[in-house]
Amino acid sequence: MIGKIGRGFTKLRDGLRKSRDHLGDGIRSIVSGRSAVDESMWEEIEELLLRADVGAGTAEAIVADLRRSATGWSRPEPAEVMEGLRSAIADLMGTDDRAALNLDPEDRPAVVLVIGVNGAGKTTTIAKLAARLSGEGKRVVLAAGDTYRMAATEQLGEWADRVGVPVVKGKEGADAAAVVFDALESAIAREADVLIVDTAGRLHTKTELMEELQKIRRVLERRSPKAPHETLLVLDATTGQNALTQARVFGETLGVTGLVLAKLDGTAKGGVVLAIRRELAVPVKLVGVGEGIEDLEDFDPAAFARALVPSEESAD
Ligand SMILES: Nc1nc2c(ncn2[C@@H]2O[C@H](COP(=O)(O)OP(=O)(O)O)[C@@H](O)[C@H]2O)c(=O)[nH]1
Ligand SMILES: [Mg+2]
Repeated sequence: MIGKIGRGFTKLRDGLRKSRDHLGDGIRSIVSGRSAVDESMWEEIEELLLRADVGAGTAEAIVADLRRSATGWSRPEPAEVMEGLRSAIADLMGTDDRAALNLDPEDRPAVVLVIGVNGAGKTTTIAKLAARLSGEGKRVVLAAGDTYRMAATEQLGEWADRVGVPVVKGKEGADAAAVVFDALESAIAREADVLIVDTAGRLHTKTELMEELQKIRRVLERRSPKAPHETLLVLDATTGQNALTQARVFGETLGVTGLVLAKLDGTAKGGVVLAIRRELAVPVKLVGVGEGIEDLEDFDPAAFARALVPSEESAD
């Protein structure tokens, strides 16, 4: 079984265990012992989905879908409800292909700008991505664009050493855009394939942060017209609906091209992916499922739907 579905899927399943248990236990306790399908059952299921942070509109849509499949049920069985939930969620996630990172090999280097609030998981995601790309034989350079805290530069430096990729750093309090510019020059000189840019998640004020990030974008664009090729917004999945709010704020000002949902392994709120998918135009491209260097996965909507809802056949 494991061989057939692949290692990546197993990791996603493991990562989503808390979310899956939350839904599985919830459905069982709502449905078991109920002699008929009634209004209160639907209300309880909707509440369960809300606690999984799928968002109000999404919870309603899922329950509406589930109600349609319930027309043939004589009395509700947990297995039937779970199967209905699975297919409702699968429908919502869609079956379109994974949204791949746009790392145009013609463009050396392709620039990946990584943004998000403090603690979201930016630096860790960058390390994971750098490890993956350099494992594929790509030349990677990192830019320590979080100059607000010296510890941030040091943390990126440690990861860079571990992964074995060069990092361009500035001094504490240095102009972040200037550091990023130097990093781009260095990446061009080294004929690197990819430059990944770390950034601050907090400055004195939010306005200052947005201005700094916009300045970084301008500096990149001036030196390399198609840069940044990707602007990835990292969101902390454990913050649930808050992540959605952040996505709107950053998305409006910074031209986000993809989302990274980090810390999916640490939360029962994995349902937030559904809300994000339904409410935002930007695709989730990567998910973080642990603190290790290999714990980064391409986001596959269909696999996600399968991993989020328990199936009565799989004994976990
Ligand atoms: N469990 C788990 N922890 C993560 C994941 N990604 C990041 N973290 C942890 O979240 C914390 C903040 O991450 P960091 O990359 O420093 O966030 P940044 O401030 O956005 O750069 C660190 O303790 C990371 O180990 C993930 O996918 N899963
Ligand atoms: Mg950081």
